Amino acid sequence: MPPVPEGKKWKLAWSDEFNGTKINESKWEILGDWTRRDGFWVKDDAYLDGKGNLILRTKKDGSRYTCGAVRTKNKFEHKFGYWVARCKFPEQQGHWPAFWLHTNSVGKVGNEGRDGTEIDIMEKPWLEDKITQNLHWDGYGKEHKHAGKSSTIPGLSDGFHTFGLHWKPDEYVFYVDGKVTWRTSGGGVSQVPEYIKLTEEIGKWGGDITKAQLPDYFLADYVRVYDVVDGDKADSRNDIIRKAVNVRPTPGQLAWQQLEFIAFIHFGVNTFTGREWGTGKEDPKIFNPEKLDTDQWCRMMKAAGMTQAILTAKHHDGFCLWQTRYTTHSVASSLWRGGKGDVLRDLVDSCKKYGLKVGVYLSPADLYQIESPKGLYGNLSEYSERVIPRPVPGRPFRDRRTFKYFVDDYNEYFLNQLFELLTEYGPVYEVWFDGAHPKRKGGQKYTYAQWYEMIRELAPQAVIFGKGPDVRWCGNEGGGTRAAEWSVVPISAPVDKFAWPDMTAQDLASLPKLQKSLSRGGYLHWYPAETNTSIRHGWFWRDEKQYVKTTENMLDIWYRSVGGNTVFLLNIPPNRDGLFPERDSKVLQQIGLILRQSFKVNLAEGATATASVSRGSGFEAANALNGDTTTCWMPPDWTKQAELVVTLDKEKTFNRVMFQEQIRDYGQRITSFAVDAQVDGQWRQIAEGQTVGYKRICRTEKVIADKVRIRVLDSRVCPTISNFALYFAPPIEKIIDN
Ligand code: FUL
Repeated sequence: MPPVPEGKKWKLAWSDEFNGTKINESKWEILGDWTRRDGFWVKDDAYLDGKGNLILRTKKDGSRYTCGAVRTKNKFEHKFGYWVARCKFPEQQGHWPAFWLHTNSVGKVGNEGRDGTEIDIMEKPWLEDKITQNLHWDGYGKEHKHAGKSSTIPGLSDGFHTFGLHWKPDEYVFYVDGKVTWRTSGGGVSQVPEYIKLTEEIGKWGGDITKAQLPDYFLADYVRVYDVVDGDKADSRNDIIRKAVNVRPTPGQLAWQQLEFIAFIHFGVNTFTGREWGTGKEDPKIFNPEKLDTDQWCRMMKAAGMTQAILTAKHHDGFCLWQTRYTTHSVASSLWRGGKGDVLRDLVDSCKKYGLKVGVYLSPADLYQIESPKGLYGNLSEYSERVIPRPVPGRPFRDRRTFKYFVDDYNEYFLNQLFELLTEYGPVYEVWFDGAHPKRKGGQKYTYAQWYEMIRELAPQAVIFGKGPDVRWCGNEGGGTRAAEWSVVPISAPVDKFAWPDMTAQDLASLPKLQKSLSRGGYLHWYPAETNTSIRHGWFWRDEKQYVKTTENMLDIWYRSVGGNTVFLLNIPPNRDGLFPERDSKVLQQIGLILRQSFKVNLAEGATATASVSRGSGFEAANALNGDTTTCWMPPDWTKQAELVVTLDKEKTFNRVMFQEQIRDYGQRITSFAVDAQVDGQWRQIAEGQTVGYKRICRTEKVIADKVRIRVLDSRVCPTISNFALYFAPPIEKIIDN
């Protein structure tokens, strides 16, 4: 970095590391497709290689030559500071790479370059180890003025090099690999913000393109822009906000979020003893669900509109519902189906048939392994290197992968079982690690890092819940939700060192919370909430008298959880026959019926949208209505308040307003909003709320209107809205009676 005056320091103002697989279009405009000099700029030729680089490709396409270019016009324009890009040059002639700054007012004649100068931080039209740095001002006509300097630097054509510009109010200083190559005040120094361009261009200046072996590639590893700031200031508020919106879901977390409504199935020896927590001393023979029918479970889950089922493959008592190789305390020792039954197998097969995803609950607490004489839990065994899975005679694995871990007996046992679950019952989409422990023994530790690593390898699609990095327990078991549910939360250690304690506070992640954590060296993590509760009082089926919650109550939780940026995990415990009980099934069917009726017709279909402000091409208001949740309306950065107005094709009656943020690429931003409807030409507020995130559904009174608007009152950086819809939910009694 260039030197700064005493008491000042450099602070990152903007950057793109080019991580990911798609160019971030909130930062860059991809140029094309149109002619440019002796070739074409085409969008296809600008892309990320998935290894952290932007690629600008030059290629022959039939009889034409094409290449790639990007710019930050209208997205990031800045003056004064330090611009730096790390690049690797193409190898063929006839085209050239460049890293430059530009603004429309370069075209203005008079006032020299003070009202805008083209600043070429690097251009390399030659194959030798030589670049040129240039300034252009007063347009490109007969008033055009220019200053420049070329430098030969041995080795420049090989590998990556950095190209920097320190733009001060009265001077430009150009750098290559951290060394000054040119100082100038040419044109009087631009005083206006300029955007960044990374380009390839085809033309004779670069040699004869017909002699080039194509395709040829120009790589950029990063572009970073820094400002000079006061040395001792901690992260400012805006830095923290910027950091927070830059935290995004993994593809697995996003897919999980889109499941919305999923099922929990607590089943096991407790079903037969009437206990909530077993003792580990149960006789496996008591497990005998003679009429077990997982197809019936699936039909009910489907009827309710659920998308995934998570089974307690092993609850705290340690009894296993699948044919595990590693303990006899399982279905194999039960009377059920002569010891040949496998609940998880049945469920997996049924789920496939009915199009449901599968998750597994594998309790770290294990009372059987604590209480039985040869139990492995807390048995003070030595840690040693062991191969997972441990081979068992006569029970070979189809999946031949193995893992070597330094573990004790219980962690080996746990990993062996995870291996079985993930390789023989997959694909598994959620692995549920409960933090509860009825009992502990022997100071037993869990080697979580190994568990996570094996899950990532064997089930990369799976999210890890609870005691793990992907999905957060909402913090209560009663279906309570937060008015502000942020998916970006502060954690006190890096992800791979953090212990994932329960997070139960109402305010987990407001800006002051983030500030406080970061000021103490904390980190920010995408950690969305899952709202779990049981349809009955208790997680396991107990008896016919056990209270079953009402359809109204379940729907209320559904609205607050799914419509409040969480996934709703609702437990339905099968009875001793191995069936979802009738009363519970009825509630599930009613929930599904009501939800289907309520969300059948999107009344915003055919509507048009306008916005108080938008950041231009690609981010128009209409994106909120195009049915594509990857596109969105977004105003320019630091527009924290903005309005999206939806004009319906005619007057409609509705009582549900649904909208979503584009969290995939832009994170979570909206902090506070209101919804208004225009009734008789007057705006009237019909709802308000705090966070939105993946989805917000507002339940309103019955409204008749032809215009609805979302007023974003506060947001981080600026809001996004990727999807907007209106619905009319008929009164519950009406649907149930029919
Ligand atoms: C808790 C457990 O102790 C309960 O038995 C149940 O499994 C619930 C979902 O999580 O921590």
